[in-house]
Amino acid sequence: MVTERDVPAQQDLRHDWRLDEVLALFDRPLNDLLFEAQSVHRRHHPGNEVQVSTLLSIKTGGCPEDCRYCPQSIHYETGVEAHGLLPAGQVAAAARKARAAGSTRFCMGAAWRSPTSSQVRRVCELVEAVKDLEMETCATLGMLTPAQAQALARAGLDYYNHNLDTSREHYREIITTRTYQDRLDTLANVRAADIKVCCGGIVGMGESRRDRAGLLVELANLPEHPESVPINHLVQVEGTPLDGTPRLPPLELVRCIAVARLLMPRSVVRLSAGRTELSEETQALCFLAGAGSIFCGDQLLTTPNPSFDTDMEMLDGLGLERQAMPRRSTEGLRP
Ligand code: SAM
Ligand code: DTB
Ligand code: SF4
Repeated sequence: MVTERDVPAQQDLRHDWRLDEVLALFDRPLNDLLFEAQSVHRRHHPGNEVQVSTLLSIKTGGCPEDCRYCPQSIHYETGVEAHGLLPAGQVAAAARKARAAGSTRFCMGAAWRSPTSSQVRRVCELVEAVKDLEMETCATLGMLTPAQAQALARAGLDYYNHNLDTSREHYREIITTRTYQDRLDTLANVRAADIKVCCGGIVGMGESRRDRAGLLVELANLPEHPESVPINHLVQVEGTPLDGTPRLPPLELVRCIAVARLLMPRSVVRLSAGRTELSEETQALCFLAGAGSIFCGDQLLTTPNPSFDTDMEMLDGLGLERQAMPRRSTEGLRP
């Protein structure tokens, strides 16, 4: 059981990780790595609990960015059906359905490079509608200015998702239309507005282990660790440049989650996109490595996810409980 004494003060968390140290963690025998990751996990989080979030694409396709993994970029022919911002009634109905199925957080994604002020105002209304259902809210809308982040905070947004995606070195192979620094600036704006940060990346994009370690170093060395760290396993989509990339060995994903767990002990590590490609056994190892959250619902933003029933069967089989709403004791522990 987690007690106050087990939870180190923010200043005790490390923000000075070196790449060679992190690569050495990746190199550890798998048993040692998993044992240590699970031990750290249990010091800060319940051992048999998983937080469940549900995604909705509130604005789909037509995005001017060129992220080479993404089916929503205008640069690639992927057959994604584009639509504008959904009305509040439709979003609230989807959130209600997710809540009824046991999800505690509703994450709204929009295929924008950066929203306009009026678009942010409309998203604020969506946030308020979901908050009225007493669900936690998360949004991912692209780059934000300080004023936009503050407006979302005032509307009651709990989390903002904005990923670094990969290492600084590999980044230029993946996106050319916005810089790493642009992403760091948005993260700082979100933090300054006192919204919890959800920030992670994607593995399986043809990067090296050094790049995976480099991404985790960037995340762990942010001024504060993100409260939520999504580790996405690339969903390969026909028409995107990364379709056909050699698949990451499943145990490398497991190692990545374990290392994230060790570097950011209080953060909730999310086994995010790409679970349809993973066996139940691999997912079980990801939970052992310290994953504490998943997306449930038949669809992620535009790509498939395991069905709700399949996931509930998996969680039941593993003896994992869904976290009740809300968990204030172990997540979102801003000092
Ligand atoms: N347009 C906004 C942005 O990029 O900041 C928000 C939506 S975007 C789809 C959110 C995140 O989804 C991306 O940063 C990326 O990490 C993840 N993502 C997108 N396509 C993916 C894919 N094919 N496989 C895995 N993750 C993906
Ligand atoms: C995150 O890191 N993963 C989610 C969420 N944040 C927005 C998105 C995954 C998207 C997968 C591709 C798709 O469904 O379009
Ligand atoms: Fe646009 Fe976001 Fe997709 Fe990049 S990841 S193309 S910014 S929707």
